Formats: sequence, structure tokens, C-alpha cells
Amino acid sequence: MTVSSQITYNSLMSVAHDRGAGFLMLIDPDRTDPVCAARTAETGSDCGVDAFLIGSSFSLGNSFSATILAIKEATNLPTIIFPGSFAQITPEADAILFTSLISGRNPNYLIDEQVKGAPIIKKYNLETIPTGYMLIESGALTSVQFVSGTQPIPRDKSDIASAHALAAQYMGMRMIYLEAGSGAEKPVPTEMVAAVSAYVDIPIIVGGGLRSPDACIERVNAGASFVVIGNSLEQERDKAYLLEMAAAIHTKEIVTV
Ligand code: 1GP
Repeated sequence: MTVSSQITYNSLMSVAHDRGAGFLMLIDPDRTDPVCAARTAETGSDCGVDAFLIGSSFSLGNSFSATILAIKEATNLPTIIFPGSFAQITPEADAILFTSLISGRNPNYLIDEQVKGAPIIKKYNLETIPTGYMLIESGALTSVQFVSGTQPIPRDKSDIASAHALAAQYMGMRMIYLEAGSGAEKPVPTEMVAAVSAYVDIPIIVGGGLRSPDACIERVNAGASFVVIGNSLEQERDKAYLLEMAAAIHTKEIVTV
């Protein structure tokens, strides 16, 4: 029996521990090309990004491999597939967020995509990071909501979000992803991040519609271990913005001896 390695998960945990929280840059292969993705990743790496999520809620995955390879050539940071479907599983990445859309009641995204993806993951010997993926209402219809055909959890129902997250923990998932949706009008409420993180013992990733350093600091202070930024980095490519976001997310100084 071969046990899947936990190298990427462990390195993420070290980042969260050492830096206060981790800065995850989302790169959508559908909205860029491999050359641009490599350039964006290199700038991100220079400015404090800790790892890359590569994925899309809609892509068929045609440029996935080339994008991941280009990012790997440009940086040494972990590349993690954040799949919108099993068609986005490719062997080049270091790991895959093995998500189940637990806030929804659509069996396709709760278990069917996972069943289709599992044999591919085994064949490629990819590290899996089992993740309870929860969609939170964010003001307007998002791509992930439309594509998954699921109802998000209402913004003011932290108790419902907490119960879902705890169920995920009891099912053995190792992360919770609180998702407002890419380009969301309103990010996941800070109160909900605080409530969920106080209720469960597994790390929280938060993403969707986070555009300012203050929005990031508030969520890290509320208990998020990782912050995902995608959209706003596609619009604001300057280093100063990236450095500000990294400084906001990294609430601890790295101590060098
Ligand atoms: C989407 O949470 C991520 O899955 C990132 O969202 O693109 O809005 O930063 P943004």
C-alpha cells in the first residue's frame, strides 16, 4: 500500500504557523496564457505569495498542463489544482484540493466528480488535500453558484456554516474553504469566518471578492489560515499592491536565526 504524501499540506501548515496566514494566488488558465501565468506567478513569488491555486469553475482544462508547467518553471512554490471538474486533473501539479461542495445538495459536486477524479489522481500519484468547500451568499449570482446549481449559505447564518464545517471535520476533511465566489460583490463576512474557526479544529481558507489589505487582515484576525486572491490580482498587477496584500495576510514576521 502506498500512502499519499502530505508534503504540500505540511508545507502549507508551516506557512500558516510561521507567517500567521498563507497567501494563495489563484490563477485561472482560462483567463490567461502560460507565458502570462508564469510572469504573474514570478511576480507573486517575489512579493510574498506562498502557493498557487490553479483552477476555474468552468474550464474544460485544455491549457491546464501548460499553465502549471510554466508556473513551475518560473517559481519554486507549490502548485495546487483547485478543480472545477474532474477534467482539470493533470499530473504536473504538486497537489490537488480534493473538494466536495458540502454547502450544496447537488450530488454531482458532493461525490460524483470525486468518483470520476479519484482513479485519475491515483494514476498520477497526486497528493490530495481533502477540503470541505462551502459557498457563501455574496450579493449576486456567481459563476460557481450558477455552474454548480447549488444554493449558497445565507450570509447571516453562521450557525448553519459552522454545522457544515464541523460535519466536514468529522468526515475527515483537512481544510474548510469558505468561498464567496470569484469576483464576488461581497466577501465572506468576518463574523462567519470567526464563528466557523471557533467551532472547528481544521484550518480555514477564505476567498472570493477580497480586494483590499484591510479585508484580508480582518479575515486573518478572525481565524482564517489562508487567503485566496484571484480577480483583483488580474486587474492590479503592480508589485506594490501585491506587497501590501502579502503584508496584510502575513500577520507574523518570519524569524530568521
Ligand atoms: C475564487 O476564492 C477565489 O474561487 C478567489 O476569488 O477571484 O474574487 O479573488 P477572487
